[in-house]
Amino acid sequence: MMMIKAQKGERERERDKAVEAFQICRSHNNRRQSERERGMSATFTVSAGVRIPTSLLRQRRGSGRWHRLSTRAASELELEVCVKASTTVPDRLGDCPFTQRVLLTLEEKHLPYQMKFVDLSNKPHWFLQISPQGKVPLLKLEEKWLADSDVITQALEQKYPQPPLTTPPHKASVGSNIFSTFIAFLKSKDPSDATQQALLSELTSFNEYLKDNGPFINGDTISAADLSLAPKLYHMEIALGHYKNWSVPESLSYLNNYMKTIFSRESFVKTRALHEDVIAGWRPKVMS
Ligand SMILES: N[C@@H](CCC(=O)N[C@@H](CS)C(=O)NCC(=O)O)C(=O)O
Repeated sequence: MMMIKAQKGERERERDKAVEAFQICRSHNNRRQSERERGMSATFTVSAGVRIPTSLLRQRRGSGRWHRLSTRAASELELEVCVKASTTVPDRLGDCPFTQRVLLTLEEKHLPYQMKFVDLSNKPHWFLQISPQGKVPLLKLEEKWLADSDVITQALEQKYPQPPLTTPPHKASVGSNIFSTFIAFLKSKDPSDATQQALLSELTSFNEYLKDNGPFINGDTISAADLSLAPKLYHMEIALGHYKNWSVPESLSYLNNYMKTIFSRESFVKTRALHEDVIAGWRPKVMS
């Protein structure tokens, strides 16, 4: 029993080292790619994204050598995430802002992951067994399935602290009323009620905040609070544009720039939902 536990601990440590190496390679590669895009010289490439120094896999092989992982070894490095499946295109990521928050965290931390698509309109048995509430996202960490994007992103921060994404507690709830006021306005059937004004007032305060403290919630670098808020702003823009013919006023220029900057970030483009899925996803709320 002790022996199995020791072997498991050893495997877990080796896996962590390999993931750490993968993170280094991907962040190095991303940096080189953006240098290339900016016309700067670049000579480094990591084929398939998973060539890692053997020194980080097995200390005794010495440093300076590189090891290309087999497909199987590479897939063993990947964290598993249950995500909402698209309702319009088979085998594609769907429209859950909480799932995107988790995927953004994985992307920004350069962690390898594999998505398991879950049809939420017909939840499979295996999914209900690991998700008591029947909700996505779920992430498998150290052989345990974790639920809830708050819990998952905190666990990722603890286990993989680099690059740090923590938002200081006094800034962590900035913009947090926007999502609920957006939903109230989207659902409203009375054009003269106060829901549109309530949303506008939240967006205006956030715009003022960004003017004084931006460009991101924590200043110069993106952090967890942005990764939580941005997918919700993305849903707001698409759903209100479609169902209410409404858009963020141009006068809120800091907010508009914030959305433009994050929505065009590589991590966001890679993890965003299709417009059709966002529109279909909100339809029942609009119709109810
Ligand atoms: N508080 C949860 C919310 C997750 C959530 O509401 N997920 C929705 C999809 S966006 C879901 O799985 N719904 C399943 C259902 O409604 O049956 C989190 O932050 O992860």
